Amino acid sequence: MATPVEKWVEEQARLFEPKSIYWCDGSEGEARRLIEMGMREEKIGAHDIFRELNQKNWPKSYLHRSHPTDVARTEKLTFVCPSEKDQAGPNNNWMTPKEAKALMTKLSRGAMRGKTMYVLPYMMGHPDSPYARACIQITDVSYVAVSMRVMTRMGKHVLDKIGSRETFVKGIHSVGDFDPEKRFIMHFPEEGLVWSVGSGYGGNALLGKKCFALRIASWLGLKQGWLAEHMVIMGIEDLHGQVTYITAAMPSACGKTNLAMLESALPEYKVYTIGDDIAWLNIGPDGRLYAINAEAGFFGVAPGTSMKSNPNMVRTLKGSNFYPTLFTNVALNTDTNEPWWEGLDGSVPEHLLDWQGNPWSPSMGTKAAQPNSRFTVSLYNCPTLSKEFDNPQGVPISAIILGGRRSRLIPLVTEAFNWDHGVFFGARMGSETTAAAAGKVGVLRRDPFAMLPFCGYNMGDYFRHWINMGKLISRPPKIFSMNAFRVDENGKFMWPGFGDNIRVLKWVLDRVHGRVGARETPIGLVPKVEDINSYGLDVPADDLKKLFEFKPDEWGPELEDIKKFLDGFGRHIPYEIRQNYEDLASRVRRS
Ligand code: GTP
Ligand code: SPV
Ligand code: MN
Repeated sequence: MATPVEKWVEEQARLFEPKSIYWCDGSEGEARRLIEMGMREEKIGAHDIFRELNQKNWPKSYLHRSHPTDVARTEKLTFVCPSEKDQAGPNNNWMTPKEAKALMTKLSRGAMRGKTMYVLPYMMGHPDSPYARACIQITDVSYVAVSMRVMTRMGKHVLDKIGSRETFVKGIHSVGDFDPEKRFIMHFPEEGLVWSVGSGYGGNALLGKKCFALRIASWLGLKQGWLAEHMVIMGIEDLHGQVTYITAAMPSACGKTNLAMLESALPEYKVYTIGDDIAWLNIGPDGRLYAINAEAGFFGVAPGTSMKSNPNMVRTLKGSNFYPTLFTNVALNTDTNEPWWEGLDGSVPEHLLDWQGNPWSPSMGTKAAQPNSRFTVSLYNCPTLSKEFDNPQGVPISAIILGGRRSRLIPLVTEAFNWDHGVFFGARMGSETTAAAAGKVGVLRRDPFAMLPFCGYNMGDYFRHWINMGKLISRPPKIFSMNAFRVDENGKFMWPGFGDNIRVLKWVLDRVHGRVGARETPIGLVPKVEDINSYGLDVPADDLKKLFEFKPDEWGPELEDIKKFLDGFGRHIPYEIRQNYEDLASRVRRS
């Protein structure tokens, strides 16, 4: 008798009409076969799906070039479709589930004619974790199948785990003909279903990632008492040999991957990586907050990655690897057959093809690598991987950092007075937009908890859920805000960032363990300058002071913008958030 998974797959095949169905087993040989096929048989426009790169310098690495319009998440075409509009909130595009399904059915009918439909059984989280989820995705492109094998725990064992249950998470994906007019990413949280057509790009196509592990999972978390967050998970070993675990939320392309594996500028401190993008936070048996990484790979921003900025990622990418490593939309050095991007070490190679395969030179004034070009690489390849990575229970969290990209106003680090005040930090977060999503870059937008594009329900209710979680956790983590992106009058970053961010983390740990005091300002607690370890730091003392400065007159427009944003959620905004807003406004007025 057919299992529920088999029945569901047959149903999809009737709609998409593929030439064949291929059930992935997640094995090494299979990955190799898929890549071979992608190098020879499948194409996107004029490009093969994969091209083998220099295997000596970049073991198991392959180049993928996307359709030229398909380079980032498309938030405008992303919908969350619960029965009621109010459940989706002003933070989401919404349609009735019926309307959305009719549209997607139309776009999907016959969309896989002449193609193979790949069936991908995968876990988000470790299979032995009580917090993990079993999922099935179908797709019609080998690039997505191979990417999912790197990014998740994929294999036959997932089918055994699902067995005769009907409750697996469902992902339907087809690249269609890449027509941006026919591109939609639809979420049906009540059914645990994601349906995406028209894009092969990461966040639009690897449906376990943002679509399930954040949008649908955040909905589940609201119902079941946990949190799905856009966060790094890391351990930091201090000079006493004690490892403290923290999480950090930052919007897309605002420094999570770099923070998660930073090479410490302070010799006595060391960072251990658990995750760089998605954390699932549950209250553990002892009442503390525990984090697991839902993923098993990095889908990271290539430009800016170098031995200087992020040596551990270069080591991850160049290491000999069990899993393949994919480079998407980077440039190609044709002399050496190596990937290249802006910010990589060394001089600009003489003979380069840009991300679309056209001859390129610096004089053209364009970027050789697409600004959102990315690598897909296994976490198991990371030299700083924490020994707790596969721990099914996760790690206990002592601090939560909420970061963003703000060229002015927001201090390098601020500690919240208490949990509710910290949730208000999250609610009032803003960040300047990046190339990770289609649209204008560098525009300030409110992005609470870095979850604006990823919260699968009304964000006002999300703030309520955070406030409530604080009451249920036995020792709630301390909450901090962080901003490594402040610039001076000349537009130069005032803080070196990267490995020097350990100095911020050290202060966070010192606060968590009660080792230092702090200076109270109207917006929260900031470090006394002398408590920031400046051993070997190349920042003028004056600038360091400025990084913690609070200027009341600059906060007027900020407060107005925060109020306008929060008012958009109407009665959904919890009382505690309103109260914290009023308290902040009056402290600013009095200062
Ligand atoms: P997503 O994968 O989109 O979620 O991004 P992310 O938050 O992981 O960002 P990532 O670490 O990939 O950094 C994005 C860009 O910001 C890269 O070009 C980095 O080089 C740059 N960056 C990261 N950390 C810092 C920092 O501390 N200071 C400065 N100035 N730039 C940074
Ligand atoms: C992000 O945009 O936050 C990413 C890349 O991490 S994606 O998987 O496309 O969402
Ligand atoms: Mn991300």
